[in-house]
Amino acid sequence: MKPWQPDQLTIDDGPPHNGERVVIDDLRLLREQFVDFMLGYKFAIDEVTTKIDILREDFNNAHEYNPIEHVRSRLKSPESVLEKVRRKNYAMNLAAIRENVLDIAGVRVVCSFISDIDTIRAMLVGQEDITVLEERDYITHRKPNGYQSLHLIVSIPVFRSDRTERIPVEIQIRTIAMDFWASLEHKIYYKYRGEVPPNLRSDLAQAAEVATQLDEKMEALHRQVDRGPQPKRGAVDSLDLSVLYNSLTAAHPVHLRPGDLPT
Ligand code: 0O2
Repeated sequence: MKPWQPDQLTIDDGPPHNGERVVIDDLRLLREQFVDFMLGYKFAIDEVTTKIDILREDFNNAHEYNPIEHVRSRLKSPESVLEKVRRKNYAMNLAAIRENVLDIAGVRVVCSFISDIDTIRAMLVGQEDITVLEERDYITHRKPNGYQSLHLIVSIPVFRSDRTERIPVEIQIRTIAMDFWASLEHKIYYKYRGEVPPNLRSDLAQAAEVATQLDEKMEALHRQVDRGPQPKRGAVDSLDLSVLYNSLTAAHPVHLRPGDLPT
């Protein structure tokens, strides 16, 4: 038997020909190769969520403000990856999946305000190991049903034990209001198996409009809040740390949290 190259790995060639039977060992190898393939996407999610956790903590430390409300991630199941390959008529092999199915790894970042979306986007795409492959702005160009979100397909390096892979990750960035709308719409869409009755569709479109108005109102309120002077980084290297040292080693030391350090 010829060894399989992962890139030409055939996942399903249809029914066996000439009464040939699929050998259990072959199936096991296919499974192992597929699990290994999917693991790269799981690691890519770990990389992106770590980046976002760092940004959240660092931004909060520097600005005393946290633009990230919560982060969720999902790895597409093997069934839905293969189902998408079938539906889109891609070749049933790993090379075609790698090239065409770019949403196997998904990370959703939910923020409070519309302006946070750009802030988060800029902090992510500015990182030198992140490459933007695609960007879909469903906020400027809302979907006809009302869906709003910023979608980035990025690729990031994942350092495996024997190789480095660049893996695509779909990052969705949206406000709480956009997320609230999308999760309800998702439930309704699945409940009606895609055939949402016209009255519900129109109510959803109206709700999307209300969500936008709320986002705009909240953004305006947010702008009115004076967050004081923004800290300056960069000019701190030459600061004399003796005062800090004395306070830490005094009889009654002042314990510092990260946000207390001089900025
Ligand atoms: P899930 O369960 O979130 O994973 P593609 O076929 O992926 O190349 P598509 O589907 O047009 O092209 O891509 P798009 O528009 O960027 O959407 C991908 C994801 O965005 C979806 O993933 C949803 O998560 C979300 N999304 C897009 N449109 C809508 C919408 O109208 N309503 C809601 N609630 N979510 C939407 P999945 O794989 O469909 O679902």
